Amino acid sequence: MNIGITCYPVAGGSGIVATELGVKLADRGHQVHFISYALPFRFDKFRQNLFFHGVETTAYPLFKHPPYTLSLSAKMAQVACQSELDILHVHYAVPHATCAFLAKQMITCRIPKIITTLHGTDITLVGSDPSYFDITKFSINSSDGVTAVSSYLAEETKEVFKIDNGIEVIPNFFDNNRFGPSEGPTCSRKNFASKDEFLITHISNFRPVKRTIDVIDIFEKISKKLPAKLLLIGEGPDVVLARRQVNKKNLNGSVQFLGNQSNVEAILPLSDLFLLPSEEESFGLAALEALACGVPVIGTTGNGLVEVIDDNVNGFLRPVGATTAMANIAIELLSDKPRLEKFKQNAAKIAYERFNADKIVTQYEQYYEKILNG
Ligand code: GMT
Repeated sequence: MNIGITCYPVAGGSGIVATELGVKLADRGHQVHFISYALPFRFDKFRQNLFFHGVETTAYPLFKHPPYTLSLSAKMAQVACQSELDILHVHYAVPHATCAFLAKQMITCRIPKIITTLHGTDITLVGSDPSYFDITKFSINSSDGVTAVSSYLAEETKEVFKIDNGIEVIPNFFDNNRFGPSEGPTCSRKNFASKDEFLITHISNFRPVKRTIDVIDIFEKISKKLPAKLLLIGEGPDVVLARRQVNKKNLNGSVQFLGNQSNVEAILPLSDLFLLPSEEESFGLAALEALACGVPVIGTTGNGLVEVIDDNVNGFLRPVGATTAMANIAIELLSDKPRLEKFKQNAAKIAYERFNADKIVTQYEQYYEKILNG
């Protein structure tokens, strides 16, 4: 198949999933064309069958913001004809589903099927904002196929947007050639913690929805009982708040901010525990990548994390904001070595069984076939 993919090229979950999907599809012999304003994060080396089409926007004094969406739609239409696309798969509904709709109206050759994958905040935060609601609903309903990364998100979308289309649930996945429990050669645990200290990790884009202050609060409680270090990976608006909180709590000696890292698979296997106490999470790709590396995860109830973490098996789920309960359960687990080992094994095993790339990429391929033939 000839497949066009549009995503945000930055270090967010939707861009990562889109890029890894494209890479895996190219490995399977499909021609994959990325259409975006920059080379996607994790699109890190030359690969056969993988192409990138950059979208240029021109500044003009009248434009407060250059109209990227117009340039993107035009580029989508152009690539669809040049590369004879069968499928145009857009990740994150806002504005990509709308751009794909517009591109479709412009295409003068065979029109590809448009598939929109919903990732989370495109529905729960941005898409449901009154200024975007109608156009997001229209664009989702105009797609030939719609997928969501969890049942939770599919249900939310149906409820919030009253979507007429069926929504196929295809969960996120991890690249099992990349993520696994063994410590790699490039990074050693010694860099971050001594032998008798536990290593705890959090990865996110530090937006309010991730509740990074809760991460620090949980860590502070743990570190009062057990020797531990905390690694904070990622960048975003709440990094300043997080740094302030670490200073305020006198935790500078035990918390390290690593910023964005392109090789989290080298760091994750060194960890004993991963914290993701988010307010909202449609799936929690960072949690899955931690589990895949054999790291138990503490997450929150009432969102898509319940489809990724099995409570009391490979981690724990507690209500949003329940930092004391999260810290107590973490202390219990870390203090019980055999139980911790069991959780680590469960984490890698369950992640592989449910979310390995081969299994999920096949689901996407089958869905493409269904939409093409439907
Ligand atoms: O909010 C983010 O962390 C980024 C966002 C994105 O679209 O890049 O993530 C969403 O999509 C990810 C990939 O499908 C999911 O794993 C995240 O759970 C989801 N984020 C939220 O729902 C808050």
